[in-house]
Amino acid sequence: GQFMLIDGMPVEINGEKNILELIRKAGIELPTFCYYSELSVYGACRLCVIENQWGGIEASCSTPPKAGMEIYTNTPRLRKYRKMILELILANHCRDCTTCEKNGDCKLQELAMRFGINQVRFKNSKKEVPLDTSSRAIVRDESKCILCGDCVRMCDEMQNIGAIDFAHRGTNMRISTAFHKPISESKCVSCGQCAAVCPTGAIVVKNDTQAIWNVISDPETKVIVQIAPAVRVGIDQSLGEENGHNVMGKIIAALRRMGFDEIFDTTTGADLTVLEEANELLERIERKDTLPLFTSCCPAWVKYVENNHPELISQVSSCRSPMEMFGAVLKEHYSHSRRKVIVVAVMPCTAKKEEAARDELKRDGIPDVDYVLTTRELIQMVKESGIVFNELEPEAVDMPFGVSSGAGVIFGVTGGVTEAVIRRLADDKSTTSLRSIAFNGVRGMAGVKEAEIPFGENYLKVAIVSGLKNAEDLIIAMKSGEKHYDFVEVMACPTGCVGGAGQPFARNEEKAIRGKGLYEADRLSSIKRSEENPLIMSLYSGVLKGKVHQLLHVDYIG
Ligand code: HC1
Ligand code: SF4
Repeated sequence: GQFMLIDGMPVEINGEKNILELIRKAGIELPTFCYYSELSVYGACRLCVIENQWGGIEASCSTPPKAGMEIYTNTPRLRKYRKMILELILANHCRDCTTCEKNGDCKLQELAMRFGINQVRFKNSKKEVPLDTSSRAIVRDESKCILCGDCVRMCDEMQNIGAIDFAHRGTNMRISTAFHKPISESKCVSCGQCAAVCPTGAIVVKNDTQAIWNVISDPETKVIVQIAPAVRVGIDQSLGEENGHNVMGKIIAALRRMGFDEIFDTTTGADLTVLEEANELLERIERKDTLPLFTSCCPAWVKYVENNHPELISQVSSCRSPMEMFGAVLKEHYSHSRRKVIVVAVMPCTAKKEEAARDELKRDGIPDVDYVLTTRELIQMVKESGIVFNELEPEAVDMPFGVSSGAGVIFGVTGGVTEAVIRRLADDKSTTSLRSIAFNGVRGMAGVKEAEIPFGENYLKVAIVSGLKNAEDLIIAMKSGEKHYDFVEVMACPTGCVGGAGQPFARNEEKAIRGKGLYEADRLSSIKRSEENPLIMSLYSGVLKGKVHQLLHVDYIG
């Protein structure tokens, strides 16, 4: 093989795109603000500098590895250079760390500590810009922006949105929406992926925890909470758990201790979605309606269609998302409660905050889901309440909605909705059939997947995409006639909900481990198919009677 010398150690070059990857492979954590392997290389922060054998200084993220090259990652010159960069960044950064949403989780804070920065010699020359709190999902604070451009590249390259971009030059440079409008007036779909990659507190997820504490402490209010599939595998070492482990039982125990009155699993809502969406697909096929049918669980995707492809909105399933179906069922069931009923949803997602507030999903002006908390907000509330999470004894969800299927739980990973719907549609209900569905191409973390499923005399052609840029490419391929599908699942976040922006930050490998955790939950569940969930059938003959359209479907007006 071909080798490079890193700090005197030979390291084999194996297709790495740049020296930084090779350095990381060698087990050295070079500091960076602006490098994500799946995005383009920007080279702005210059913290990842290295010294070569001739004493030249280069950014390792934008230099390809060469055989025989010798580099050093930690020389006196480099240390001085890095400190200087950090100090310059800090000089133009609002430093109210103790009250910052990102406190304890900020890359700048971490590096300042790591490099022992204890004074800043330069003056802050940054102009004051008010916070942008116009979105329900994210808050922008330009005073904390270090211009690394991670958000810009994420929004453009992964999500094909381009809601934010660099504006002006030199010392006036800033990240902004077009014409500096509030972010809510841009094409932002609230996916939150910009906040997920922002190293500082310049873009954060809106925090709604105080509102939840308020409703919990009000004795006149019954507070019901539902927990999304992906949340149970998204708890990490911040609560003493291992990423990817299913800790649903402990989450339930924690929520009960915090004072929630009834606790349920959004997976039950997902079972309803499977039945309704499978029906809709069958009806479309029978009526020879335009295909594909697109899934509708992901609110950022729905918003994307409204903004960019209104002509496709009639092909987006009329099904409410599982969260919203379940919210409606819960509100209906408890409608005669003496106390005021509030439904909270714990989600891996930031766009769900926006979805919950949509007018189309209100009935008589009242939302069916009142508040959405992200996994990270849940973690914060657990910490705030002093609960020692990893020592909790797992508990179960409440009745009468405490039954759900394995098909519902895999909704949280890319391909899961499709697999669940195919299980419903397959004539063959054997275990062999279950297995062959799992291994026909629907699983895996790839951003684009295709599968052909035997269906009656024919085949059903399905595509599964995650990341909105992948969705856009697929739409283009379908419009040009190059591709045809019957069913298309779209999740805005790469890898699906397990990679949602409301989860603790995770690299791709860690997202894949979360996906595995959900497939394991499915394997361990004795009900594999949504239609075999006895609760669901009783809902149709009970609370849903005559109200299926009203409670489970929606007409998006855009
Ligand atoms: Fe999802 Fe869904 S799977 S959208 O990814 O259809 O957020 O987890 O709750 O609603 O069930 C998210 C996850 C979630 C809905 C379901
Ligand atoms: Fe772009 Fe998503 Fe951030 Fe909105 S939330 S600015 S769409 S990355």
